Amino acid sequence: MGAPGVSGGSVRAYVGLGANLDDPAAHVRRAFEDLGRIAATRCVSRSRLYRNPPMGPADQPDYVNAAAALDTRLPPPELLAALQAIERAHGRTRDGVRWGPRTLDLDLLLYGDLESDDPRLTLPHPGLHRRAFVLYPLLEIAPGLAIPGRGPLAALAAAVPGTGLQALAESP
Ligand code: A4P
Ligand code: MG
Repeated sequence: MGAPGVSGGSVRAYVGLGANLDDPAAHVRRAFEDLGRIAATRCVSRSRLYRNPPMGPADQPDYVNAAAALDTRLPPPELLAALQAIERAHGRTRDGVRWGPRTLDLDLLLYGDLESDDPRLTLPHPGLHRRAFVLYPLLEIAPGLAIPGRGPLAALAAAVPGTGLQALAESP
């Protein structure tokens, strides 16, 4: 018996990517590459990039959001630390403004079917089930996914309009 969601020693985890400063699409594309370089981790799929208006303070640029699937052997706190190291490498600073602008935000959306209410690492990510900019990119790469405690991803997405999301053309 392994930990929840483990198969063959690795766990399928999902990451939400978001950026709205300094050429956000470029930050998100580079972050996909960075995810593939995390120790003991493989990036197995990535969604398209979606431009969408900010949630929270409106006086900030549009966001670019996306999602990635990882197979990882890292335990959850180490995976979160690796995501935060990538945020820092992208020049992310925290100025205390809730939901304020950022060069790169990496949220751990799911780690297998683990559920945790620890404020340092809440799983599934607490905003996942109500944010179109998380649900639709995730649906693209994992249409059959069920969210622990919330139900089928497809049903969650159907309940939230995706009309504000504009898929960006693939970069050459
Ligand atoms: N933390 C707990 N659980 C998790 C998790 N599952 N993944 C803790 C990542 N971190 C988690 O995060 C604050 C603390 O949350 C961390 O220290 C970690 O231990 P943070 O990245 O420093 O803060 P934040 O991202 O500014 O705060 P928050 O409330 O997580 O913001 P969100 O929910 O990330 O929202 N509009 C659009 N259109 N698209 C966006 O992507 N993003 C935000 C930020 C606002 N508006 C947006 C978007
Ligand atoms: Mg965050």
